[in-house]
Amino acid sequence: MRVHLTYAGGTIGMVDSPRGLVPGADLEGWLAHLLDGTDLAEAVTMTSLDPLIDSSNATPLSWQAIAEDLRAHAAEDPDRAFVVLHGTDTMAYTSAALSYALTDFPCPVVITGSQLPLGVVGSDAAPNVTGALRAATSGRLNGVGLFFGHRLLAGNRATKTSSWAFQGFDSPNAAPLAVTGGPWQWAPAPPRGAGWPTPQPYARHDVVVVDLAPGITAARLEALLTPRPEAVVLRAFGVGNVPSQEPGLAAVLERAISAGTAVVVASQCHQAEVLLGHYESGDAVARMGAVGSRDMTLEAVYAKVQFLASQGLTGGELAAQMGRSIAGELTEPS
Ligand code: ASN
Repeated sequence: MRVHLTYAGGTIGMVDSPRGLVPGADLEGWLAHLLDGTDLAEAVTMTSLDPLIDSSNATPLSWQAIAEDLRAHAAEDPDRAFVVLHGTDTMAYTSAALSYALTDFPCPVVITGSQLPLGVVGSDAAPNVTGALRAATSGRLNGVGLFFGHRLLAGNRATKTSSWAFQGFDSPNAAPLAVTGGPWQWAPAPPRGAGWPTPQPYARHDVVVVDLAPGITAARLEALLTPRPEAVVLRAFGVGNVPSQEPGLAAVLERAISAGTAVVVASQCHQAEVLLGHYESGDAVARMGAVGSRDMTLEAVYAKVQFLASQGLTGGELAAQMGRSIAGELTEPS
């Protein structure tokens, strides 16, 4: 099977400079060397996106550029598998974003990167790239996966958990799709979601993520939501609890919803299932029209809001789609 690699940037291909790490390694040469003598030696093609970026610079337009590169190369040969090389910092946002935009895509896609550049002895670049290639060509993956630290995770269930560990990603609410070994151990394929035929391209929408902390005032929240964003992802406590005794706080959210802002309540917990009706402090915001993020990661929630806004949805219509699985990003009630 042929594999196309889309190289978007990240530490994996960086080299030292007086200003810190910057893209500049000979990734194509390194890859040819890595695959020399293997079954994939002649099977891999590669494009480098321009510009190569540190993924902390990614925007929804970067997600779109990757999706377009994948679609262009699948149009040439729909029998291909795809690997995306990406920085780790926002890799989980990109993998979630790709999962929504590519539900109609006929080929498997695996995204990976590394904590250390490919030119450093002991780097995790080689095991991550070979693992991603193995996963992409396995014939067992549907949709978008994220391979890192010997595990294949669902791209829209993953989150970066460490700035340094070689196992730097976790999938807190879903089991890994596969774990490497001889042979690899594969879990049963998870549900795929309802899909989204003919998606409109990603555009940049005004979506803000707000973290609550004990003592937040209504005035501060009002300031954070002025002017009104198209949507707010409110990272609340536990199962989605928002302070109910802070004067005026809930009213700020109510005014934002009335003005057409979609309010999505997420949790600050690494592992969570947001249930807005569980406590009085979450119920009040649900009655106003806020929706909970269920067991989605922050990355999956943020990318989904950007995706739905890019499909032309706003306010209550956008909020109403959040609880529906597009690409397997949440656990639907049984
Ligand atoms: N800052 C880098 C990036 O996300 C981090 C990495 O790739 N390990 O592009």
